[in-house]
Amino acid sequence: MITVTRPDLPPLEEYIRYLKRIWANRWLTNNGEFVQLLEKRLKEYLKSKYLVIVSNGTLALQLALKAFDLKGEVITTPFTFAATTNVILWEGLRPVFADIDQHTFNIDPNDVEQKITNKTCAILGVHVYGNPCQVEKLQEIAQKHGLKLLFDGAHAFGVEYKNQSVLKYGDASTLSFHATKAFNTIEGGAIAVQDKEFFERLQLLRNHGIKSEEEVVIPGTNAKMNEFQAVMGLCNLQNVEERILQRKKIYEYYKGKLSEYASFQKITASKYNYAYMPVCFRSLEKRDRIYSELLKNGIKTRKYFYPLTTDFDYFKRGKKNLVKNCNLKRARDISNRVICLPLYPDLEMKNVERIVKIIKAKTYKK
Ligand code: T4K
Repeated sequence: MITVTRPDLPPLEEYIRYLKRIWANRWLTNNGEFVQLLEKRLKEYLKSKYLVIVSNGTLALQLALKAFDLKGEVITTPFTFAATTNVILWEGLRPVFADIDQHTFNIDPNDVEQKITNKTCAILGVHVYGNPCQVEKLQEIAQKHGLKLLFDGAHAFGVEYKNQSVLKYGDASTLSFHATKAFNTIEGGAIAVQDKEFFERLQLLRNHGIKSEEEVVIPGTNAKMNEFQAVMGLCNLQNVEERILQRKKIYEYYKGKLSEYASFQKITASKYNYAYMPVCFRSLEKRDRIYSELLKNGIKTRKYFYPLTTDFDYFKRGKKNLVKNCNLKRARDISNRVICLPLYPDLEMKNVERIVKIIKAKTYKK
C-alpha cells in the first residue's frame, strides 16, 4: 500500500549513536541535555525569537491558548485537523468559525472582521498545508480590535513569508513534529512567541508550573518532550533541507501533470516546505471517485480536511448550536473537493507517475 505520507527516519546508526549516550546518561526526560540542544538548534533554524518545545502539536496549541489566559470567543477556521477546534473547546473557549479564502484555503480576514463581537478575545488562524495565512492583514485586525493573534502552524515547519520566518507573525505560533510532518520527532511540537514574559510562562506551563523544588507557581501540565524524541529530531534536522527538496520535486511533477485536470492551492510562501499535496477536483463525487479508484490500486490518499470540524457530530448535539449561521460556503466547497495525494521524500517517481496516470484515466479535463 502506498500511503499519503511516510515518516522520515534517519540512518539507524545515527540514532543508535545518540541512544548510546542516553544509556550512558540515564537521563530520559525532564528537560534533558538533548531536549535543550534540539530547542537551541530549532530556534536557530526556524529563526524564532523564543521557542519552547513540547511533546506534541496539540499540547503546543493548548499551552499557547492557556498562556494568554483567554476568555470568551476565538475566531478560527473549520478547514483544519480536529485538534485546532478541540483545543479551543478544551480551554473552555467558544469557537466562532470564519470562512476561508478559496485560493489559499486559509482563514479569510474579511470574514474574521465581520465575526468580531465584544466577546472575542483572539483569532486563531491555521497555515493550512504550511501555506501562510494573510498574516499582515490579520495582524492589523487584531491590533485594531485589541485581540490576541495566534497561528496553528502545525504544517508550517521552516516556512517563510516575504523572506521572514512565518513564526514571527502574531503573538504566538505553534508547530507539530508528528511522525507525518515535514520534520518529525516521532511526536512533538513547539510554541514560538515574541515576548519574554510569555516564553517564561510557557516553560512553566509545560512542566506543572514548577519553578524550583519547593515552588509551584502556576497550575501547569505535563507537556515535556523526552530524550528519545529529541534525538530523533536532532538526526532528522540534519537532513531536513534535502528532504524538502525531494518533496518539492514530487510536488512540482504532480502540479505539472495534473494542471489540466485539477486545481491547486495558491501558495503565498517565499520559502515553502511541500509537506502536503492537496489537489481539488470539480465535485465531491469526482473527488470520491478518484479516492476509490486509487484505493483499488493500493494507493491510500486522504481527504484532509473533510469533513469540516463544524460538521463533527458533537457540534450538532447539545442545546447550544455553535455553528448556526456561520456561512462557511467556501470552506465547505474546498473540503468537498480536496484530496491529499501521497507525498514524501522517498516516494519513488514510478509510483508518482502511476498515480498521475490513474487520475488522468478517471478525470475529464477541467
Ligand atoms: N493542528 C493541525 C492543523 C494539524 O494538522 C495537527 C495534526 C495538529 C494541530 C496537532 O498536532 P499533533 O498533536 O498531531 O502533533 C495525522 C497526524 O497524526 C496529525 O499529526 C496531523 N495533524 C494530521 C493532519 O494527520 P491522522 O489521523 O490522519 O494520521 P494516520 O495515523 O491516519 O496517519 C496518516 C498516514 O501516515 C497513514 O495512512 C500512514 C502514515 N503513517 C502514519 C504514522 C503515524 C506512517 O506511515 N507511519 C506512522 O507512524 O492524523
